[in-house]
Amino acid sequence: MNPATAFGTVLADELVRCGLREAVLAPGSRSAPIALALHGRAEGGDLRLHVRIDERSAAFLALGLAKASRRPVVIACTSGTATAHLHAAVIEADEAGLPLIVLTADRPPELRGTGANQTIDQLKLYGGAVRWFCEAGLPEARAGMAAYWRSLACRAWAVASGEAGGFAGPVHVNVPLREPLVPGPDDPGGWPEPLDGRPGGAPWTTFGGPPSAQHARPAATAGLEISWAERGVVVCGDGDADPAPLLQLAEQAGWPVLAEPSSSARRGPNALSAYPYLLAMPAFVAGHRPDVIISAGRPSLSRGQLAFLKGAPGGRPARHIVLAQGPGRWADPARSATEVAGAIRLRPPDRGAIRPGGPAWLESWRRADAAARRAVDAVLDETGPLDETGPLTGAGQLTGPRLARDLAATLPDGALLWAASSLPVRDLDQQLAPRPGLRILASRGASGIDGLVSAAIGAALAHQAAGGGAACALLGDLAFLHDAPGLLLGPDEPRPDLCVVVVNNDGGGIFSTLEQAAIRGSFERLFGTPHGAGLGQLAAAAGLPHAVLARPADLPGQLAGSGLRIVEVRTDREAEAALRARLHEQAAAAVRAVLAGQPAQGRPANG
Ligand SMILES: Cc1ncc(C[n+]2csc(CCOP(=O)(O)OP(=O)(O)O)c2C)c(N)n1
Ligand SMILES: [Mg+2]
Repeated sequence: MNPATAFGTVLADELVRCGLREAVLAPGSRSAPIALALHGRAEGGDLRLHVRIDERSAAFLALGLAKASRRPVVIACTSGTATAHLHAAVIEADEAGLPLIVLTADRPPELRGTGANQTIDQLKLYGGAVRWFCEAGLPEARAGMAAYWRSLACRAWAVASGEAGGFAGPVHVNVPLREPLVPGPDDPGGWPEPLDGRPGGAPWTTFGGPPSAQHARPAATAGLEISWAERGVVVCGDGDADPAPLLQLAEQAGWPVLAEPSSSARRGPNALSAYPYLLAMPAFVAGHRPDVIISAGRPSLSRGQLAFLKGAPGGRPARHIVLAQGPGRWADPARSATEVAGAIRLRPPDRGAIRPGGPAWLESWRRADAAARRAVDAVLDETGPLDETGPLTGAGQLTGPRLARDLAATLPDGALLWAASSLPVRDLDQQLAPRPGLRILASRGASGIDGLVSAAIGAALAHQAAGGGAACALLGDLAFLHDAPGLLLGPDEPRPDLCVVVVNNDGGGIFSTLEQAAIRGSFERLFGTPHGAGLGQLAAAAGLPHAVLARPADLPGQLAGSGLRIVEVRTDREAEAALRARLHEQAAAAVRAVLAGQPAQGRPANG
């Protein structure tokens, strides 16, 4: 066996022993030993291999697989600029704590810095975005290599997964390989020592316990016991942690849960549906100042949410306890944290302190939430003559906000919904009724609009490999176009059942809701960025079915299909910006009416 082949074979074997089940590859010559070894293991049924032409799409596919499966995924590519295309996904994986094992093939040292073909400086290419960088030694046919390669694979696995005790995330192994890169007739027959791994298929090195094991937790993120306070609020940002303990605490304490769609916490009796409308209302917030806020995950979705965490000047909550995302990682975007904890327990309140059946504090949030929900739903449900002629949002036609609401309500239990950055995830935040049974994922680590087709495909593939049901992605048109290469799947590639629903407003609709909208003259070119692209033609080029959806009533039929397919909903940026403003106005009017009938609930502003 030649050294490069031996390396690839042993590395793949050891990663399979660690638990590798999915690997993604982009084509190239230098990476051939890794490609052939992964393919061999895939043929043997040990893992699933996915191949993509575009490294950026490949890396985001791996990210989606890792996110939905919650286990490390290998992404491998050749040397040169190919490696740079992985960077965006590596950054998202870093921010979101997703376990990627990045294997970049490289030229051997003698070819570096010489102008040799496809040779760049790949050392520490991803900077601080990886948990661990390793320049592997050049494979050599001598004793000791098996232990080296196997222990290296285990270290990569353990650091990426968090099994080594840290926060999960990407690792980068740069792999110099010298020719021959494929097995050949001149290869030496033997090897100086057996290349076998541990007996019984065990990994070379195992690590003591799961990632968040109590004993591995640093003092700064140890568990915290807090005593009951009447006015508490739980804020859940993006994150995939088990929400059950926090939801239970909120129920015990009688606190509302303000949960972003991708927090997995918008469920249970205390979760609110229309809270973004409440947090956008100064009058409501002023009357509902909490004594304590507990936040989890990565809050970042709306200005109202951040302002609420920060607290009004003079009305800052006495405590803001941040539940750490993992060892050494916590989100405190408003710089308002008073404590960071790895777990929070509620000290049982004095008998009778909680009034069962609805303490005033929780009831006040719920009443306002229900009023806002009713008012918003009434606007979304307005019916009227359907304008069949164009993309304008005539009454009775699907709008982005209504689509988000109806989509989340229509998907069956066990479904997965991938929510794109920009308006899709915000529409869900404003319209999503609390429900269990729907898994919502989003790239909120760095909130890019890149790689989202591929990430959604990866998530759907992993979701369905684990026995999960339907999958759907809700994307804006720019996000969809940004990852058009993600639609290109070769004939041998695993395909998910995934309905990609694209809200096509011919540009970046979010900018029409921001200050930039007031810029006259250059707004369209600089921010709106209309493109006029034909999504149907793009789908056809990728060999995928495409349909245009206009009527809300047709949504269930479109979702019922199978395979990878595109459903386009045409909307108008300007008209929808006006609609969104109207939703806020109607919600605020309804909440004001509720507030007028009850006393203020919060701490006084100087409290
Ligand atoms: C990779 C990347 N580039 C640019 C941005 C900035 N950005 C945020 S939202 C947005 C517009 C997205 O448009 P679209 O996907 O059509 O969604 P819409 O705003 O219309 O809902 C852009 C360009 C980003 N978040 N990520
Ligand atoms: Mg758009």
